[in-house]
Amino acid sequence: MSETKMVSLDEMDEQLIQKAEAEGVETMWDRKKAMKAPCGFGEKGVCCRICAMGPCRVSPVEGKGAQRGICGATADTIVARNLARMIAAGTSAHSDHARDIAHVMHMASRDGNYTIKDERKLLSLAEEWEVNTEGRDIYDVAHEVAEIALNEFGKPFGTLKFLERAPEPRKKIWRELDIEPRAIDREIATIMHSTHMGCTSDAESLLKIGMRTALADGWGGSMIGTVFSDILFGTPVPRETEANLGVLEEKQVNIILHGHEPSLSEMIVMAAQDPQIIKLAEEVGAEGINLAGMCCTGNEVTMRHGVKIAGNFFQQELAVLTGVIEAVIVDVQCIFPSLTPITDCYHTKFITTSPKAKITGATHIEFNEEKALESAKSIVREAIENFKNRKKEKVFIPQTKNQATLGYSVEAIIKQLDRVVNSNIDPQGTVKPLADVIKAGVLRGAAGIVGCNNPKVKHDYSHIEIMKKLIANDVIVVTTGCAAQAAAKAGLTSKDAAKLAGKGLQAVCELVDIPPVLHMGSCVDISRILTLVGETAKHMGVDNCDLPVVGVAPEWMSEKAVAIANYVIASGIDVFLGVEPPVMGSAAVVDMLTNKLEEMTGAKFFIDTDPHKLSAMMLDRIEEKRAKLEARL
Ligand code: SF4
Ligand code: WCC
Ligand code: FE2
Repeated sequence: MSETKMVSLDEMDEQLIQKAEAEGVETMWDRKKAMKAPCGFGEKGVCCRICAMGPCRVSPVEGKGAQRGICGATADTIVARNLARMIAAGTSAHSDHARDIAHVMHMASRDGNYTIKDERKLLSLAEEWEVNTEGRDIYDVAHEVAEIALNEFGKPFGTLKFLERAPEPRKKIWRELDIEPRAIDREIATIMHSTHMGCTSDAESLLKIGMRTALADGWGGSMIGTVFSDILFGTPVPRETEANLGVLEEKQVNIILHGHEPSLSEMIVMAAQDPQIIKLAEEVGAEGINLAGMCCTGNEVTMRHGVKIAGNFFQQELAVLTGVIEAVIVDVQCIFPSLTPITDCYHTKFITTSPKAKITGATHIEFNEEKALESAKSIVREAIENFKNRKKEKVFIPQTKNQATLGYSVEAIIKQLDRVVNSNIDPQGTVKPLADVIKAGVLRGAAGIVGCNNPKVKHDYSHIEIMKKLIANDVIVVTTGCAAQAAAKAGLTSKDAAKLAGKGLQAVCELVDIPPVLHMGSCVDISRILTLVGETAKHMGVDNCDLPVVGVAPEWMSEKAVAIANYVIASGIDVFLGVEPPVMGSAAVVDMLTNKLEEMTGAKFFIDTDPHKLSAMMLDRIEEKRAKLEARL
């Protein structure tokens, strides 16, 4: 297949797609082809189906065709309303995940399945939230802290507690714009109300409540998700692993862990280490149990246990095509319903576990947190028993994988930075070394590259092109989600990749012993990036928007990504999108996003589907911010 025709950056993925064709199995690329041209109105965001007088599709061109819906809503209103609803949906996904983790902490006990792994983090959060810890059992403290977190979702008064963590000038901007989120659920409900037929029609107001809700994700749900997962399952430290479909093992029981919440996957990891379960695998003729992760569940378990990464979002079907997967175990988010028909073509069991994500045709084994380990064991047993059904003639494991070093929580990064601190002069445990190399220009800046895969882009191509370009120009990259998995597969999260970096970044990588692209975890762990940027800004006595830092979503697709983009902007960090958002039908909204937002938040959107142009824009913007910062400091 010629390079230009390839739908994936990865040769081996192409071979699997050909295998699918040969075996008559349908994949997402067949469905993409069958979809033909997308609806132009939907693509531009000018279709409204909020009430039953419609659907109304108004013209994206001013002065031509229908200019208003039946109620009188303009393209500006419809576009902004649709965008706000995407933010609400994205925020609900991250935050509902966080709520479950907080519930798990509320049920944690010394002799139960869920215990406290990072007491220090719990105690410092207790102090931050003014919970008494003196002479108390750590589990009592955990339960009280969990209860406070659970109240963050619906408290009647006040604003979110984690907002306090932001730099002072940022908090002032939020206050003045009136976008400090109150309770998380309340912000989501407010958007659903304000975008109901006959409520807000003013586009700017919709963007503002959109940002407020998005902030309830970044500094609310996502941050709770990260912090509470660290307390329960351990704060990640650097570790080695491997990534890509080549991690699958022909002679072992292969289980794909796909979805998002670590409360399930942590238990599966424990179950797969149980001697009796391992014995069972040997009894069916397997040499062991091979867990391999996908999407954010993959990120959670690789960050904390080094579980190998099978791949990212677009490899969920491809993994099944290898013919060696005994079970795909999923919980919530980013799961293709097509896993039912595709697993039907092989021996693979498709097991759903969450009442929030039941999928037609899948085997549903509900995960019960009260009996977490038992539930996990019965799920793993299902996979083991399926080993005998594997069809040898259908087996093909692509022999590609790369080494990855990952596990870079903020704490882990600071620990690496301590290597260059002269403790006679400076205290350890701060971001000072990072601030220093940025100020000195050894690093020109930093980029957070995050998000999904999207068939509008060759699989992983934009992620990798942009990452390579940035590191070659001495911009350090931090990454999460499927972007992080793309980096790991391409070898960019290995320390060896420092050779692709510019001289400054190369020197930093050597001195502090890190790769040029730092895998910081799952999508909710973008809150780690917010924390790192915020701490650096505080250290330098500036706001986030003064730093030469950019946020990038080269291949985004989900509503969660829309929420993320908006909280990143509201946090003062520019966002570069490689896929057009459905807003192009309103010139006014586009102008607000790519221009006027800067006056309000100090950050704005840049949109270009060409990754090379997009990275050039990032480098320009980084230099622009540097020049302003240098003049100030
Ligand atoms: Fe049409 Fe207005 Fe109803 Fe939307 S809310 S479907 S624009 S009448
Ligand atoms: Ni987060 Fe995007 Fe992956 Fe899903 S797992 S596909 S939202 S980046
Ligand atoms: Fe995710």
